[in-house]
Amino acid sequence: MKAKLEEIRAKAKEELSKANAVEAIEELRVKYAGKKGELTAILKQMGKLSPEERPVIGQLANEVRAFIENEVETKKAELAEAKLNRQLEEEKIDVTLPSDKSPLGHKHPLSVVLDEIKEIFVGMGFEIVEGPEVEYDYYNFEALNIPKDHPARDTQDTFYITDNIVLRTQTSPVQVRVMEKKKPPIRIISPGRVFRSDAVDATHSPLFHQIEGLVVDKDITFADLKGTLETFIKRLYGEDSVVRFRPHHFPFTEPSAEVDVQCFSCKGKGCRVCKNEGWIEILGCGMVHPKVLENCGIDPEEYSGFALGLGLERVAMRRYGVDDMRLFYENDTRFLSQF
Ligand code: 2NM
Repeated sequence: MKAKLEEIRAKAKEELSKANAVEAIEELRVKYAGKKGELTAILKQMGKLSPEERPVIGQLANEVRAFIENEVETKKAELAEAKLNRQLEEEKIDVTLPSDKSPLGHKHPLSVVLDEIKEIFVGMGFEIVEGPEVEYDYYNFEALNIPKDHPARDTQDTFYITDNIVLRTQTSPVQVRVMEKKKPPIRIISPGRVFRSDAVDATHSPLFHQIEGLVVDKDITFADLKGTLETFIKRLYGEDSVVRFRPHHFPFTEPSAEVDVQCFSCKGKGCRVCKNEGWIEILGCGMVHPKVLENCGIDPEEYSGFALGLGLERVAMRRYGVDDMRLFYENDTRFLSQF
């Protein structure tokens, strides 16, 4: 019986050493040390032994059982560790690898052009001022010398909130507010959204963007206006741009002018880009009307000033060859991602 027990120990050891799956090990445990296993079968025959032999064989049997169980646990632990190591190896992450690029947004084409224009004016000493989009009739019209019967005041063109409150139709009310508050010298631009009751088409939108500029100081002349605007246009459209001033009328400036740049496409000969004009209109401007200065508490005998206004959409459309303004507002990334 002793020999038989030693044989079980040796066989179990050998078979366990070859097993390399948890299920196989468990099977071996059942086979040797289980309730119906080989060890139990041997122990059942203990009754046949002499009283002297019994404790010796009993102890040996317990030893063999303990040995097998210990081997089983050790082997299971080994397998579990090997499995974990394999998994760790397979799932290893190299945190130093470059990541996939996540898609990044970028500036809207209107913002690109706006930032460029702001930078040119800031470079010439202008400050950027913003103001309310909902304005009093007074700031939007009255103070700017736009009389009660002026066509610009028509409900056809202006969004009225109440009798005396409107959505601003230009950003000049911002400049009126600055002139009211601040003693000259004043050198500002006011960019922002403006609103006109227009039907939507390729070149009109009820909401668009304007940039207006204002300079007020002692001895400001039309020459200052010309020099500033020529510099601005050359910085925006290139140093070789050809600029012309054409007489015009605005209620808030006198004299007034529109400024054209010679068509960069045909150099003035006339083509599709300039609609055969040879020139492209860029902005409106003029010397601030003495009545406007007076309305804002600035003495027109002591001070003079010039002002200008331009539409951002039109600059961006020309810059990027966009023929439909609506594309700027539709947020279609197939369009926007091209800039
Ligand atoms: C334009 C054209 C000419 C203008 C006038 C003023 C103010 F407030 F000083 F009177 N701001 N902007 C002005 C002058 C705007 O837009 C085409």
